[in-house]
Amino acid sequence: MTRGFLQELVNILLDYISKSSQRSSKVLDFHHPHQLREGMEGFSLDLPDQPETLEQILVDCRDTLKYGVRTGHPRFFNQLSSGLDVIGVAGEWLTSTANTNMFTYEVSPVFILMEDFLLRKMQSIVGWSDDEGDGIFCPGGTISNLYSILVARFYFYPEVKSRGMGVLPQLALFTSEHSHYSVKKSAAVLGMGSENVVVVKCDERGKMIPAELESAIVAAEEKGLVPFYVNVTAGTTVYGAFDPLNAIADICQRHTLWMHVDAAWGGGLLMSERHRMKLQGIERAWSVTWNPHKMMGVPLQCSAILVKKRGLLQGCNELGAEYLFQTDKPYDVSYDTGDKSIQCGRHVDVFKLWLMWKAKGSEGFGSQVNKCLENAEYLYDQLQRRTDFELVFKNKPEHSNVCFWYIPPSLRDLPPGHDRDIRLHKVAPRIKGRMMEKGTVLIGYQPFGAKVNFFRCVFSNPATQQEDIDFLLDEITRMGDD
Ligand code: ABU
Repeated sequence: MTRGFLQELVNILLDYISKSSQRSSKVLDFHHPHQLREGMEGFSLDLPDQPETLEQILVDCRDTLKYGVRTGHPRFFNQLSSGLDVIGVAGEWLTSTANTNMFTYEVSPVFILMEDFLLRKMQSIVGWSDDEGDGIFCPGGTISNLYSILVARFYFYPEVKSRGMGVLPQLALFTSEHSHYSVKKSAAVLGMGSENVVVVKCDERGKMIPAELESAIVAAEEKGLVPFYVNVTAGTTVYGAFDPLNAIADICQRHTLWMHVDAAWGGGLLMSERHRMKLQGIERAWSVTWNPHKMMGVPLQCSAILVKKRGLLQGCNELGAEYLFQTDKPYDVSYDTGDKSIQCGRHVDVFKLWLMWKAKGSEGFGSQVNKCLENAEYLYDQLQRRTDFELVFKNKPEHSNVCFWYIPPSLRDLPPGHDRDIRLHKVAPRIKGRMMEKGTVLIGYQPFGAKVNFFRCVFSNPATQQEDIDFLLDEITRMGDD
């Protein structure tokens, strides 16, 4: 019975995987929350008192996929994480089957060693020497960034771990106006206050301006704050911009500040010989966030925090719970790495990455990244040619982000200014609403600073082809014409 049930489930999953790559399939079959809550033909979210049959369980599985979003579809452009890598999926299946926990070598011998190998590999790709580098896989870029601040604070003020916030001066952190909101969120979570995160100005392209950083550091000191941490972004969320790492590293060095590089999105470019120079200077970082579940196409979730100085993660987080981290176990307990983490139970995120690396090799990841960036250039070229679209910034994309407005016929003759902006602001959400109803393609939008709502297209799915990009632009035109 178990075998038959699982074989049926595998059939459902294989059918889903196959349909997700077919362009004739919808990206999504959108229903409003109240519709899903109320239940759809044969699919109810209610939990029964009596067990359902296995046949019904299979129907539940099929329907769960039916009403979800096909993030592996070649026309899903909504998120930085997308794609459906079959080896990665196999890795995730194996991980669930093994159902173990990453806290000790005792229960995860192979996965713990795989994590060690992967972290060392990633550290060497970042450019750190063999005798430096530490890290851990954790749940997503936000938590990786939180780790960087936690460890930085412990490095400068180790007594905070036992004595608490009272031992700290009023600390200041620095990050660019285009950086991810997780820096402010982490400062709030860690009790430093989101207002003590100083937001540094960027240039038109979304890169932090080093001179602005230096002035902000001096201004914070004059106000009595104590600067200690700078977050530098390699691949911003919306524009895909790379901050000038070396110039910022010089400033951090001059002021003895912790330099963290948030390469959650941009880290994947390190795998490409063609694009890795965009992260020149990353080797000078004291810590790095890198999400293989974004540009490397690893199934969610798979995110690492890398820390240059060995032992800091352990020193910062270890509590040595005696029921778990006994020191008299019959093996080298330095492999019980779980106490580096702020979690206790920790999911195995490494196996699918390890398996994909085996299947593609480093070069395969590099080609995948190159393909996604070629797609971005293709979209950029198309947008430049067309009069019904406008680019948000003129320069060629550095990453795979392309930001643009669709200009409907009614706005084409309006002069730039407030009235046009008010009307343009409503265009992207209106098209997005129609897109979700139709389900043929999905792309995100947002305002940014003074710029009204615009589309952000991102490529991280190597299955996307130029025909999908042509389709996207034509579909926006069909949905946006007033
Ligand atoms: N952690 C940033 C993810 C944002 C996005 O996928 O659009």
